[in-house]
Amino acid sequence: MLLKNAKLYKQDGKWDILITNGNIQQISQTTESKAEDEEVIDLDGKIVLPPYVEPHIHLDYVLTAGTPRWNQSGSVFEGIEIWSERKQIVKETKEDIKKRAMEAVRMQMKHGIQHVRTHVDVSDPTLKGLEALLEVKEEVKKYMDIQIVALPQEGLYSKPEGESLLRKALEMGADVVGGIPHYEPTREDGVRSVICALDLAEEFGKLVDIHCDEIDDDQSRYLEVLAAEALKRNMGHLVTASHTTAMASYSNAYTYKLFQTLKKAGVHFIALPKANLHLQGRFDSHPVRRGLTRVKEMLNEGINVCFGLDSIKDPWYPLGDGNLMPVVDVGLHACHMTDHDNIVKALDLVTTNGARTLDIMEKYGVKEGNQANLIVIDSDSEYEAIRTQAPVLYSIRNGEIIVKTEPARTEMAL
Ligand code: 17E
Ligand code: FE2
Repeated sequence: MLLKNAKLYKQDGKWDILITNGNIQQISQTTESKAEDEEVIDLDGKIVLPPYVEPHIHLDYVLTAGTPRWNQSGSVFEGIEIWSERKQIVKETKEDIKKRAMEAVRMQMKHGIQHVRTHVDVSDPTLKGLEALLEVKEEVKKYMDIQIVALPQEGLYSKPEGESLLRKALEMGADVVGGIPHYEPTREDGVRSVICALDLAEEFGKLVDIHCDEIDDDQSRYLEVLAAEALKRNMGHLVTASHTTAMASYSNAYTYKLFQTLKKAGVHFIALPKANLHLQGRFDSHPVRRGLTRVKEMLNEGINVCFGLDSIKDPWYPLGDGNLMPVVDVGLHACHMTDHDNIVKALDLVTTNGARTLDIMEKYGVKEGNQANLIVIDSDSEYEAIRTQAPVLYSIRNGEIIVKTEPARTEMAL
C-alpha cells in the first residue's frame, strides 16, 4: 500500500508512506509505487498520526448508567455506591460484560484508537469482569492492544479478601496494578494500599496505575506517597497517577514542593477532563472548583501528562462515545491551554504522551521499520484539526485498513 501526499503530524511538506508486509518500509518525498497492483491512496495533504491512545477507561462499567439507578449527586462516591449496588442486583454473566465492553471497543476503534488501558473492578470475588476483559483483549488484538489494570474499586482494605483478590487478578493476567487510596477507610490504609501496589508490581513485573486523590480534598496527598516510593524504587517510568484532582485544591506552596518529587520520580499522569469536570466540585457552593489536575503546569515542568475519557455511560459519567477529540477540546478549555502553542501540539495528549504512559514507545510512531499502525484525520493543519474536531478518515493497522469513514457532506444555499 502506498499513502501519497501525507502531512506528517508536526512536520512540514508532503510525504509518501510505502507499506509492505504490514510494515512502514519507506517514508520519502518521491516514492513511486513499485508493484503494479499496489493500492495507492492519495491523502491530499491530510495529517497522518500514530493511532490514538485511550489510557484510561473502565470497559467493565460501560453502558450501565441508570441500572439500578442514576447518579443524582454526580459525585465519584455515589458512583462507587451505585456500582456496588448494581453488582448485588443485576446478575450479569461474563458474556453480558463482554458484550458491553465489545460495543465500547468498537466505538473507540471507529475513532482511531488502537491502544487502550482499561481498569477492571477486582473487588468482586468472582472476578468475572476480569475474565470477560481478558477474553475481549484476546479477541480484539488484531485491531486493538488492550492493557488491563486490576482496580480494587471498593477499596483494598474495606474487605478482608481485598489483597488476595488483587494478587489473584495479577496471577490471572492483569497487566497493571491499581489502587484507590483516597477511598480506603483511613489515611494509613490509603498509604498501605499504595505501598502494596508497588510491592506487587515489583514482585510480578507489572506496571502501576493508581486512581490517586480523585477527591476535592486538599488533604488527600497519596500522590506524594506514590511518587516518593516510586522514586526510591527507581520505577517511576512504570508508574501512573490517574485523576489526581485534589491537586487543583493544593496550595501553590505545597504544589511547588510536590513537583520536585514528581520531576525526579518521572511518574506519568492521566487527566480525565470531561469525567472530572462532571464529577468534581459536587460538594462546593459557588465558587465551584473545576477539580482538574494541573495539566499545563506539569507539562511546562516536563512531566508527562496525557488525556483519557474514563467512562462511557456508566454510574460515574452519563455521556461519552469513545471519541477522544471532545476530551482534547474540553481539556484545552478547562486547563487554560487554548493558547496557540498548546493548540498545535494538543494531539500529543492523546498520542505520544499516552504511549509513554502505557510504556509502549518502543513500537509506537509513524517511522520506517515500525509496524504500519497509523491514522489519517480530516485536516491538513494541526490547528484546524483541533478547531474543527477533525474526524478519523482511516485507521490502518499492520498495513490493513481497519476503519474507513467518508466525511459527511452538507449542501447549503449560501
Ligand atoms: N471509578 C472511580 O473510582 N472513579 C471513576 N471516575 C470511575 C470509576 C469512572
Ligand atoms: Fe477512572
